[in-house]
Amino acid sequence: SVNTFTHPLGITVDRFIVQNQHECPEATGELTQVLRDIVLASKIISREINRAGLSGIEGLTDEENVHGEKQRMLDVIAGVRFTRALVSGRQVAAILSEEREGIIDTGNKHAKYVVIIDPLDGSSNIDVNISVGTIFSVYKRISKHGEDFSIEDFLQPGTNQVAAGYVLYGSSTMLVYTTGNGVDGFTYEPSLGEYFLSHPNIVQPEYGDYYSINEKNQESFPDAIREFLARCKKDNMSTRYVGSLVCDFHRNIMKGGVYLYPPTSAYSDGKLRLLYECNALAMISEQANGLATNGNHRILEICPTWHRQRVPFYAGSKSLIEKIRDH
Ligand code: AHM
Ligand code: MG
Repeated sequence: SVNTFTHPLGITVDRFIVQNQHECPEATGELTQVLRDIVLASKIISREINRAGLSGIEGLTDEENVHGEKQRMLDVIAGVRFTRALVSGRQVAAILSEEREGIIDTGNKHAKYVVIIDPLDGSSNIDVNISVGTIFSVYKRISKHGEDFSIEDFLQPGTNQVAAGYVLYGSSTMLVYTTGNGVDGFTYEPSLGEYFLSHPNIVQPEYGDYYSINEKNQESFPDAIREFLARCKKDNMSTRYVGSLVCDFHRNIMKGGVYLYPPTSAYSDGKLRLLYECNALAMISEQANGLATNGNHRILEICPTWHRQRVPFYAGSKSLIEKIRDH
């Protein structure tokens, strides 16, 4: 059977990352360090989130983020933690963060990688104690090592990702990532301060009984999506929608189902961002035997034209996404 829980307290994520890199002949250890830095930052954020209701950091700051939304203190803290970890690890030349205007210069000119991150996705759920997530993508930079990075380093299609994943701060904190060789999930043991391999080789069921969508704007959905939703209802599928992308996506990966964010009247290309949110999850989908499209094309093959580009996003079990494509 798929997606079973295994080896509690067996293999730590650290050992797993190192072992995997050893099996890759061209690996030099730099990607290993990038992943370790992300792991470290996620542990710190997990701790902050668990204490958020006590420390008062779940609330709003006076600042707005680049999208004109009020930032939460935790958004800011999460962004800072990731930046610090990646700066100290020295293997990342620059970072693009959903919460920050402009590219973050890490000062590591000779590093070979760049990282795109949504440090705390779904953060409007924080002050009601509902789960949130982190989403990340790692790319090799296009600019030469030793030279200045440029925006082109970040405007690469998702097929160029060398690693991608998410952290789900849920009833347990979980890390799910891929380096292009399947998807593995790790569960955090807070008293030991370690992630352990809990879900090796995650495979999304080909069929699914769940669909996740905000139906508020359904009059303005494309016909294909309206028809697809009618079909889901006819087929007696259930709705599940948290409003935290990582949570909704993870549920469908594990149980079988589909996540949809179509174009709406408010967002003509959907709400989700290609670089910060969709590419990483699309790589996870495909690596886990699922599919991710914008209705017509593979998400991973879209060539980004700017860093805040939005795309319609449909990701999930093969048989369900194929129905959307068939229209
Ligand atoms: P955020 O990046 O501001 O947190 O917004 C992204 C979130 C996703 O987590 C979620 O899937 C989506 O927005 C929910 O949007 P909506 O409230 O329109 O359903
Ligand atoms: Mg987001």
